[in-house]
Amino acid sequence: MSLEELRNQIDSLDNQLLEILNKRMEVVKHVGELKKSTQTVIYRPEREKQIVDRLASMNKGLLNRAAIEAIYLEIFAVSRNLELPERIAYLGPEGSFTHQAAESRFGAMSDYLALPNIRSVFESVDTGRARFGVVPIENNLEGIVKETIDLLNETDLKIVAEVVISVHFTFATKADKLSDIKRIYSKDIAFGQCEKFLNDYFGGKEDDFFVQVDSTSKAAKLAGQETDSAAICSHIAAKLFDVPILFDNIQDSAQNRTRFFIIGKDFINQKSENDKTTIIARLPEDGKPGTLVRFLQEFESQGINLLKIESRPVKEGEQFNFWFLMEFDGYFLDESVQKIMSKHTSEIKWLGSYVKMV
Ligand code: PRE
Repeated sequence: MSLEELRNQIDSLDNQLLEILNKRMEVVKHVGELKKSTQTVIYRPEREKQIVDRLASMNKGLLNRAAIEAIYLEIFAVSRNLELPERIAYLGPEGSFTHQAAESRFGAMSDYLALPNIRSVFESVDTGRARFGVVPIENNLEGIVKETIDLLNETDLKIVAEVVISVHFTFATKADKLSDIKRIYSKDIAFGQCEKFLNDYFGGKEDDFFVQVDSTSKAAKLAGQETDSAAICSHIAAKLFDVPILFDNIQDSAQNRTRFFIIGKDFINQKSENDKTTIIARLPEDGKPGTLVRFLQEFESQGINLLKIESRPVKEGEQFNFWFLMEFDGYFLDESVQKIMSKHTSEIKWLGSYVKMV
């Protein structure tokens, strides 16, 4: 078959696809009207996961699960915007990895708000200026983001979902040849995480060849304004500032992953088959030995799998007291979880139960 004939086939399939997508959106519009009349929330991560799981398990074609998921996340994002346009605040600047995480969940059609720090993301969700916020919670190489857990402790916002993205750096430039490049812009962490690549391609360059800036997005912006510069930045930043990507995945470690929380106000997910719960525990500071051990043993005796425990200082008083952020498998209304939560109502703050991604 000729290219033209194949393209004609594609055109005809695209016509059908568009017709079906529009039919789906008609139904979604009705869902939106129903939700508006019953005042129910639009975003239902557990329903979205159920749809992707169902399609992936019945799929017999060429698409793999990741491809089905990527296509459907865009469809869901468009659906949600049709039901009710949502504003999403995230830790900026534009083109940051948090922006990438936000777009991976809320798609290209949402109204995004890039904010300069994590506190302002929390504030904009708390005051209703944004429906959801996206903030980093941990990186597998750098550890926990203390500001995020401290703000979860301070505010009443809830965790709606978690998103995990692999941190891939790209090398983007408008230069035609590597030898035309006079400087590379990036952030200190990114330079550090791409050392091998830099040594292989730019070993022996003077120190001023590598220019440190505040963010990888800024690096992309600068590289977009000059034809003899390059940037080490995220994929989304290179795209945003129209800088062609010369090399992708230039980071030393393939295992660089960051986990983000989507936060919301007054949000409760429905139970799915695979949930995780995050709580804050403030245990009594009576000086008696074994308080923490006994608390942890309760999880063991209820058969609950603990996933994480991080301690943070109580910043009041002279003592070195702590509170704990804990994560475990299960939904907050599960009988085993309720046994612990109802026994420690004044000591436990529930932050959310949501679909487990890691
Ligand atoms: C829909 C859209 C948004 C939700 O996050 C989940 C699913 C969808 O497009 O399938 C529909 C919907 O609003 C719903 O099922 O509750």
